[in-house]
Amino acid sequence: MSKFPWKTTLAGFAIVGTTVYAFAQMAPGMHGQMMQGGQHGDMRGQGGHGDMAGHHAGIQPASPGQDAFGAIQEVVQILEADPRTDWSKVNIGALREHLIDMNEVTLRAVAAERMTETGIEIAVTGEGRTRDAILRMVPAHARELAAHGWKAVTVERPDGVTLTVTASDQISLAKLKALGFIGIMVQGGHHQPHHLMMAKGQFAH
Ligand SMILES: [Cu+2]
Repeated sequence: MSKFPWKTTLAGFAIVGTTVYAFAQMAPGMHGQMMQGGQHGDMRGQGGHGDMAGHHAGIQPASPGQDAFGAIQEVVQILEADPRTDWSKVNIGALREHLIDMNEVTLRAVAAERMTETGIEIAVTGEGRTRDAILRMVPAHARELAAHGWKAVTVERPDGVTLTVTASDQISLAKLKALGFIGIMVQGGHHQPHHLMMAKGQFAH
């Protein structure tokens, strides 16, 4: 009776041992793959497994792992590739602050939407940094919407803003309802060029 659990434990230990061994074999190669994103491209092959080294030299992950990190990385690469970049004006920290605002508005702000006869009325609210981000982004976006032919206004409230977008026909009203707060916020596609301008120190929301 007492022998059986002992055997099971031994078998389990053997499996764990094999897994650890396999991981140890993979680790140097995987490390090399991560390092290749930087300057250390010649670490492949150190593990001595030809097929694995070949695999590492092929497909590299495109995702930087974090969306704001990737957006900043892309902008820095654009600035570095442009010989006209005036580094005395570049402010990547300002872009980071804006991306934090975008995170707050996109993921943390509370959007209470209400359809009216003539459009949509959205109370966009939050506390602390979320509220600050709402105040920085939503009125600025309403002005962008107006420039794109939408009738949008914001009114400040203690915990954020009320965004009202109006339309005169049923299709537009249905679209406003379908889009809701964040669908309206993504209208225009102006963030990408604005992000580059912010990084260059030429734009303030
Ligand atoms: Cu933005």
